[in-house]
Amino acid sequence: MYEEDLRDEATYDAARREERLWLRARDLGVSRRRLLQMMAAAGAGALLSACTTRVESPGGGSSAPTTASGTGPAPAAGGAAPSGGQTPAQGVAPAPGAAAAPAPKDKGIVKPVPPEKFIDYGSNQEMRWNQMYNRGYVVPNDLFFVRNHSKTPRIDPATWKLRVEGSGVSRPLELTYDELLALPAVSVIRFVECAGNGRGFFEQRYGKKAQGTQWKLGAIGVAEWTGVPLREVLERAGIKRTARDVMPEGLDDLKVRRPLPVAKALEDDTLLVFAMNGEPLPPDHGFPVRLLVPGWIGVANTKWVGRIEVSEEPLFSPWNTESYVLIGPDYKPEGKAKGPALTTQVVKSALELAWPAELPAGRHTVRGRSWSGHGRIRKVEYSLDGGKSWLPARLQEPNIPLAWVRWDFEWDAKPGEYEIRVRATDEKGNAQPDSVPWNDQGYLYGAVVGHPVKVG
Ligand SMILES: Nc1nc2c(c(=O)[nH]1)N[C@H]1C(S)=C(S)[C@@H](COP(=O)(O)O)O[C@H]1N2
Ligand SMILES: [Mo]
Repeated sequence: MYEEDLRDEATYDAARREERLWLRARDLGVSRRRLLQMMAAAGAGALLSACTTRVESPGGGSSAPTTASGTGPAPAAGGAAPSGGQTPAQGVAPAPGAAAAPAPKDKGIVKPVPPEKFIDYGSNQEMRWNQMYNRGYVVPNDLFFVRNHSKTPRIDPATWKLRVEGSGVSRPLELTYDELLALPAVSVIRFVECAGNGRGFFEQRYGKKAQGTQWKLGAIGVAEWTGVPLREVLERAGIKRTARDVMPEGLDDLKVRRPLPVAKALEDDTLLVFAMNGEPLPPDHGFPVRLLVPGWIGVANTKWVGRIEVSEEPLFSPWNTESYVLIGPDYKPEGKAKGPALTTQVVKSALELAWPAELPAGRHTVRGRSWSGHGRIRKVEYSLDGGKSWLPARLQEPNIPLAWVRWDFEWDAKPGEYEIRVRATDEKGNAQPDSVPWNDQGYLYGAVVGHPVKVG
């Protein structure tokens, strides 16, 4: 019952309504097949009236489906009801779910991505850091950056299966969504960060653009991820002592797959995730199930996982031979790969400010966050004079390894133009350098950057 092209806000809402309808129907003991038959016969609107007994979306605003709350009769077949408050032009009978909203731009993303929350790169959406100013520890799901190699697929959890197979397991297995959710689960707070986060700064540093999305520092988010340790599933599949590489495969058009070594796959916090910040994983973030590989580059965190190959031989895909490898004058090819394959993320810091920022003169609490793929952040320093002198920032609890630490400092800002620099050091002694060697695809830009701030 999911449609492929539900990408603007109105159609997203319509999809949410369908999901709620299905959940309600299931509570009433209606099977999915039966529901589909009923929908075909009666139209979604009428069914929504029948199944929805309370308004579930009080904060839904103008495009919310609260009109379909079961109080009044809804139109039958033709399904204009799901368009909610957005009244279609008189006499026009839109297709079900397709409201009179402007034609969606084809980003292949399901959730709304308004310009105040995201910098728009089409299928990639960068979080605006000023949105995180003085917010809680995690990034809300609606603000979490999106990085799609193709488009968000719509997957029906009722037919979804996870296959685990390959020479590295003695009991290949297949799990349904319900079977996976019945396994022991844990929750952890970790970042997911794109390997290319900070890529835009290569141009500033080297005078030429690295290949790929010119992210500033918003291709990162921290969330509470709930899922089943991958180890639980690999053990049930009889993982062999000779197993070497594990390659999860996405169900998106490109079947994105990035192998990881078995040691990382078996760590306690490497999870098959089904919930994000306490909600079912949103479609854009991998519904029904994604991998979480803490501390590693984003692409290891396979979304929409449908198959996992476990092998006694090293595994290769374009994502560990062509991309997500370091190519440049300082790096050499390694076997089948065009350069050293990326694994762990480097130390970085970001200010919770717009880029560039404008502040009125006077006292401000300047805030930001720092993180490392290697462990907890131990120290954060800032400079307001181009790196000549450095002062310590105040670290705030919690400070969770492989997530981030929030910090702040007071600034009595006089009118003028500034560049705020921040450098963090993690518990292993990794610190942010002044410069990072060039690589063609612009990965791992962990150097100190100057954040432009105009005061006055
Ligand atoms: N199947 C699949 N998994 C994927 C991707 C993808 O395009 N397809 N993008 C990867 C990349 S490059 C990153 S940085 C993260 C982004 O996760 P997010 O969109 O939930 O923020 O997902 C990773 N997992
Ligand atoms: Mo990424």
